[in-house]
Amino acid sequence: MKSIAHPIGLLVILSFHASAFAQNRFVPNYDESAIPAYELPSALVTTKGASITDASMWHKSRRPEVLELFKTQVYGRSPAACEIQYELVSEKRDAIKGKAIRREVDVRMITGSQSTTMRLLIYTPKSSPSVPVFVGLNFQGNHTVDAAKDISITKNWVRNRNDGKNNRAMESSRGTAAGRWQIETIIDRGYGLVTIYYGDIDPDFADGFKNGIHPQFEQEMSSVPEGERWGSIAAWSYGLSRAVDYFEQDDAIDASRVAVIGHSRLGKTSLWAGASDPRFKLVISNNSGCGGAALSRRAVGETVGRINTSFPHWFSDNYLQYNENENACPVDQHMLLALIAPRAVYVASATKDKWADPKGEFLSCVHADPVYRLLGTQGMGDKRPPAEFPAAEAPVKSGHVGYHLRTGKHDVTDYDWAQYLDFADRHLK
Ligand code: GTR
Repeated sequence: MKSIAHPIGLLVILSFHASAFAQNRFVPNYDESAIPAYELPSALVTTKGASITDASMWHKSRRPEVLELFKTQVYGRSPAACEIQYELVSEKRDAIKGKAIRREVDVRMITGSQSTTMRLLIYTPKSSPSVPVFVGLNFQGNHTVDAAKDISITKNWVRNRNDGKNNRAMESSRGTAAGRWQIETIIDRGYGLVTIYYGDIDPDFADGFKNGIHPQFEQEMSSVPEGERWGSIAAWSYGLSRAVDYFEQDDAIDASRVAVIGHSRLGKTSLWAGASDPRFKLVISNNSGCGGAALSRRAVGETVGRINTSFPHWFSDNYLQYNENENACPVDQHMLLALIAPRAVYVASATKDKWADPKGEFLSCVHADPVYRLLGTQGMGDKRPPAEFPAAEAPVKSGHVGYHLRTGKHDVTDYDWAQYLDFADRHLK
């Protein structure tokens, strides 16, 4: 006998599935009037309730406490610096219309018999020795930042985008990200540029940390509580710090004048690198959003719950506690910027990048300002922080905390670089 599905039963099943689906579907909030009530933890009050009223109290008690909270609750605890070895892989003395020396240097990060190698692509102006540099990770491989035919192509895993197939980088993607790097302008302004493919340090997918740099520290990490172990953002930041270890041995680079820059997830990474390693003298967050510069408690656009679901490998497992529960977190992202103080920090947003919550990124700067002022800088500028969210193309960049909103989408453009270079001229030169 043939069985025939009962039409009413089918309807019930279908509607059950539809409502379950609706429950699971994430609907971002973009409405300012629907932001949940929240109170930001104060950067200047300790966990025990003591007020921080001078710079030495900040450095001795509050800063270490906040740093520890970001390690244990947000990004995870990274291992201590490991040994590095390096090797020059290629050198071109007439790159960028003859204005720059371009080198590829392999930096091997070593623990015992295990190691991970990242390849640094380095541009320095021909004319001046020992220059300040911008260092930043790239998304699709070093060969995508410059169309030159002789830059090596990574053999490591890459994301499948327009320019990658089967998770392998392709010849046809040479130069596809060049617009984001403005190499000639950077060189003309007297800076060097160093970029590293982020997948050299840790491939960007959840696999229980079997690949990339994580496994070589397995033994060291076994004594760290599971919830506090480092995620991928911490691993990428760790690679950036090892790049600075290398700069300290490279005569063409002034390791005391390094700016770290990153876009999106790599902007979250540049902020954590800058917060955890004081050798970065300028820290730039381009459209970093949730888990980066944006205040988590606003829950506008991407939220903690959403990011931990889509990218379970980026943060520590402890961070999961704050899914749809941001108010319980002892820190918010303005305190990440405060960890960088009194070194310079610049946060940039884009009008169409609502997912990253531009206003939340601005408000982080506003709430980091008191720490910058306590440490004797001008914070967001001569005027007290502008309570008003600035208009597009009206950068706030006269103090130690810079901010701009640019017209357009989630990206890094020549407008963004023009602001960063002006800001760097004031803080690195
Ligand atoms: C998105 C993610 C953002 C941002 C972005 C990127 O999918 O939700 O947090 O990091 O990716 O890095 O491109």
